[in-house]
Amino acid sequence: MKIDILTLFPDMFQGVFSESIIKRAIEEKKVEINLVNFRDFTKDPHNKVDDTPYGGGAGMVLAPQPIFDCVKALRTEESKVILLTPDGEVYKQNRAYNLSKEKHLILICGHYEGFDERIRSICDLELSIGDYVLTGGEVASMAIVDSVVRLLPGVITEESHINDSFNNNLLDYPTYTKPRVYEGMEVPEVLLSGDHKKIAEYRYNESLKRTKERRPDLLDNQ
Ligand code: 6GU
Repeated sequence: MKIDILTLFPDMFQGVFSESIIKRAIEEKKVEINLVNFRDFTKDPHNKVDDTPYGGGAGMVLAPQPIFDCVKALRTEESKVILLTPDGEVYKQNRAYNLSKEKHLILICGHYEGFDERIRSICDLELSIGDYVLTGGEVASMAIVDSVVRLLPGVITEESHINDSFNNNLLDYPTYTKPRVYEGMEVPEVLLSGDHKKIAEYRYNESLKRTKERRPDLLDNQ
């Protein structure tokens, strides 16, 4: 998979993509991630990418030209162009799965007070990562890239994501490691039994119980 991230702040991404699983996925060429500063595409003599809003109001608005030209330069038949915006579709695990099947993602990070409405016309999808406001799309696109890249074939073992929280709309079951007793708290007996059928049953029931307690909304969405 190839991912192009259009941002005015490419340096924000360095740490996130140079550690752990994402770093390894890049090294092993499971994904290629390019940070593209769309300021490089502006035709403004002073390198401006934004301007004041028509009709008045606070702040600056990202102008269409640099983003249009940048997307035109990168887009192919296989590209999916995604705008990060708090008024987009709320991002969920099923969307991560379907994005992980794409060949080329172009993520556009808005910033400042907003972007010219006409930018939406060149996007295939608008995503938000939740109901709160970030200073820009950068942190949102990091979350999306992280959650998509871990699903690419060979990045983590299949087994690791079959049991992920949110698969089948259920939260994860509790897990334990050694020691058997820690600070008076014991590992549930069934996990030591070696009875795989009983263990699977216990885990499913715990998942269901936890989901009912913490996220009943997930069960309503079945
Ligand atoms: Cl994608 N952008 C911004 N600015 N804020 C957000 C968001 C995106 N998702 C949640 N909050």
